[in-house]
Amino acid sequence: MRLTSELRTAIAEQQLEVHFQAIVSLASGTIDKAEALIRWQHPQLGMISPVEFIPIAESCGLITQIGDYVFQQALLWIKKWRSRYQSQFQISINQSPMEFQSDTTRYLNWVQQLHQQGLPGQAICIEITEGLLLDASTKISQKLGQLRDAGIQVALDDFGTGYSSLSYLKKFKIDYLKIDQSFIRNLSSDESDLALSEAIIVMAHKLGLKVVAEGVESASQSEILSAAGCDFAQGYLFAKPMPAEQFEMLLQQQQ
Ligand code: G
Ligand code: G
Ligand code: MN
Ligand code: NA
Repeated sequence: MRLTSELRTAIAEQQLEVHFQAIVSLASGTIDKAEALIRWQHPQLGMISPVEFIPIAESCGLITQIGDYVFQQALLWIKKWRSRYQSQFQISINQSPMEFQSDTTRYLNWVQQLHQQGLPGQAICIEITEGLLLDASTKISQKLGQLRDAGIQVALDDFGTGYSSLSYLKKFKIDYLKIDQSFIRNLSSDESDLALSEAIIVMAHKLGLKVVAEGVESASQSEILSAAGCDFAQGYLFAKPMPAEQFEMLLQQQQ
């Protein structure tokens, strides 16, 4: 396929760009974290969504290269943002299942690079999806243990949309649940979405996990989540994903 060879060029010619979206603490109202979201600025086709090219990157073996690039970009900014704006600042990086299951030494290498910059593992959070945990393999469990030992945190992305089996919350070491935006969208009007979101928050807290609500677009959604004890929120209400320089201005403004 044409996009496959173009994706190689894109990596070489730096057409890929990492944007950052704010994750806000509902208790303090401050931006404590950001999610890194990759973008492909194609010279002819314009912006191509990761929904389109991540599957291509997976099938042609470029996915770890892309993930490493996202990590490098995150590393570039996190040191500055921690020292200038928020000493506990953390960047979340999405890892597709195939990528997560690749080479075991990869994350240890990330940790090494963090340490070389004087940063702890906690500067980074890895977002994985439920599908990965369905496998229930000891390999995945070991890898999550390794990340935990190195201080890197783990978030379960799109929570509630996969083949949710609650048993894996007991089995695997996870730090955050990200409530999928499909539960948040009608939070103010749909009683079942409210009930499910509240139940997820209570359950997560009892298991010692923190909760991030995704796709928060209105003040009323944010207020409901806040009242329900949700820890963090992410969505257009606060900020859209944006280039790093622009994101840094948000951090500056809240000083
Ligand atoms: O911002 P949004 O349209 O970008 O993201 C669309 C999808 O692409 C989301 O499911 C998101 O998790 C995924 N995505 C964004 N950036 C990355 C990345 O760097 N790696 C992987 N594996 N997925 C990503
Ligand atoms: O799958 P994942 O949760 O990693 O991807 C998050 C996706 O949600 C990205 O495509 C991101 O751009 C998008 N997103 C972030 N905030 C909002 C929001 O408030 N509303 C909508 N509709 N999408 C959002
Ligand atoms: Mn995500
Ligand atoms: Na999500």
